[in-house]
Amino acid sequence: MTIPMTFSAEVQAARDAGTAIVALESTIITHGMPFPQNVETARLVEQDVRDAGATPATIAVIDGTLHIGLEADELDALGQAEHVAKLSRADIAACIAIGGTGATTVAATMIAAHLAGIAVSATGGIGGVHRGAETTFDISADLHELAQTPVTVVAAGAKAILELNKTYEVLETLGVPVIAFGQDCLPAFWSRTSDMPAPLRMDTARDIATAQIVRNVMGLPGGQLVCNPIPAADEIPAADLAPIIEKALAEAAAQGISAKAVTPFLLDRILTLTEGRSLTANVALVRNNARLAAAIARELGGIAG
Ligand code: PSU
Ligand code: MN
Repeated sequence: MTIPMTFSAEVQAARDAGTAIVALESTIITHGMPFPQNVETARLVEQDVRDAGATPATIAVIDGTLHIGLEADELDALGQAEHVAKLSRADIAACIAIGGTGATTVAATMIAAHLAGIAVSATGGIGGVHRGAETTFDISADLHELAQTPVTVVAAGAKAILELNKTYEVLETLGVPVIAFGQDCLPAFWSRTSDMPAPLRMDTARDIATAQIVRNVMGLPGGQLVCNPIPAADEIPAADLAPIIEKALAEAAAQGISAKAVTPFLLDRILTLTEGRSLTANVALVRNNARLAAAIARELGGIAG
């Protein structure tokens, strides 16, 4: 059998022309932001990729078919649908098998991108080691995906709701290159800086693209995590957020929120507790990541071609 997979018209055209494509996840649309800002943001992000000279491929499973790129009406429908599944490595094949509909996390987006021959993806923040993981064992499958699937993922770092130090320790153990773009410390999602020195620093899209190709040629599996700091105008200082994150975490614990529900719950509570400021910042950083991902995808095409 073959995997039921379909390409949007613009992605098909880019494939035919051999031009740069950037994969975009869809869990941020269904589980990361409220409607209608989710659809508005997804459109802005897609346009940012186009303006930077690449083609956006937002990924989702719709009625059992893997979509590489969504048409405008499909994006609208996904953004308003209720009870859409959140698909990671563990769920994506089952969803396709039963004809279901679901949004892809970073991990599932990487799997789909690789199947479609796309080497770069953009997101807001990757999943990671959750607070309390020493008892819950809640560690995102995104980390293992980065270790095994050759896609370079541009994010603003791991979200500050996570255990950042433990997240980066796991990535190091798994052999995932963590590259800060243009600065010496890791960014912390809503904030440009953190107290964590970056394991690697690169200043150009070309270096990042070359590093991915060298890994491939060396036979090293997996991708790279590029940590791109949020634009200065949109950042929220870590000190402002810390008490809000603590409150959201305490509420999650009190309500017994667990497993896949944790990340969406925390993002929603932080949105309310920051009176929307976290969402404005989230939109700005995703757009910024989309632009860098497009530049890396273009460089990859130049090097490979
Ligand atoms: N970043 C955001 N919003 C999100 C996510 C990331 O700004 O909604 C999603 C991504 O799809 C990521 C997922 O892969 O959260 C991680 O979920 P979990 O911790 O359950 O693996
Ligand atoms: Mn989890």
